[in-house]
Amino acid sequence: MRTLRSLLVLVMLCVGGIACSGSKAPAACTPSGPTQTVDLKDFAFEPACIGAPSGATLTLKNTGSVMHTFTVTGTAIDQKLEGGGDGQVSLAGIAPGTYAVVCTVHPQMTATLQVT
Ligand SMILES: [Cu+2]
Repeated sequence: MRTLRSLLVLVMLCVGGIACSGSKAPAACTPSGPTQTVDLKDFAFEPACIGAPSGATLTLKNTGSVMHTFTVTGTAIDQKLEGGGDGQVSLAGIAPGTYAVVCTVHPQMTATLQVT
C-alpha cells in the first residue's frame, strides 16, 4: 500500500513537471566571461555555460548542418536557426538569474544561461 502511494506521488510530481528529467532546474555554472557568440553545433551549444548582462544581445551561429533552436526556458526566447545560419537574440527584459537553454529539436542539447 505504501509503495502504491509513493508511486502515485511520483506520478503526480511528474505531471507537475517537477520529477521528470525533461524539465529539471538548470545546472549552475561559471561563465568564463561575458559571452558574445554562441555556436550551435551538431549537437551541442558552445559555450555550454553562457554568461551575459541583462539587456545584452547574443549572436548565434549554427555551425552544424541541421536545424537547431536556441530556446531559453521560462522566457519568450525561441530562436530557430537552419544549418549554417546565424541570428541574434536580445536579452532585454530578461531578469537576472539562471536559465536552462535547450534545442527543442534535440532535447539532449542543453546549456545554462546566467543573466547578471
Ligand atoms: Cu539541435
